[in-house]
Amino acid sequence: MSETVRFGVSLSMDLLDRFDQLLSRIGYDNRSEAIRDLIREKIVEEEWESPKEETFGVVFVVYDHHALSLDSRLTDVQHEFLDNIVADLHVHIDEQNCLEVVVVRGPGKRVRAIGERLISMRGIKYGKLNLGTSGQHVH
Ligand code: NI
Repeated sequence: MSETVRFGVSLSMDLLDRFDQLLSRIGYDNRSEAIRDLIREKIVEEEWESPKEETFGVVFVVYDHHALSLDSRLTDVQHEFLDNIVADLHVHIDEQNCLEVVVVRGPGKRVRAIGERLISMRGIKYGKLNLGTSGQHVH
């Protein structure tokens, strides 16, 4: 663990008031933890643009399993990107709807491309890609 440093920040009272209101609504105990999280968030967002840094993404898709061959089309894409697909969870929501959660690893651009490919498939009712981090560069 690296050394901890303290530093000062200049900002308007209005902005600080808004920030403090937000922190209290979210439940932060102190500003330092909130500011650390904001910095981590920026570092993680930077990783998403990197061609090399490995990141993780979670793809969430809801679809009608009666939709023509969608099950097998989703599986085909996962076999195509074997090195990047880490896990796949299937939930039968009801008689008609299915939820598929796919965990993807790799450089940000690749993770995003695979996520977009899954989400944009014909027959997907709802799709969302959440990008995350390997955690290597955030402490
Ligand atoms: Ni199902």
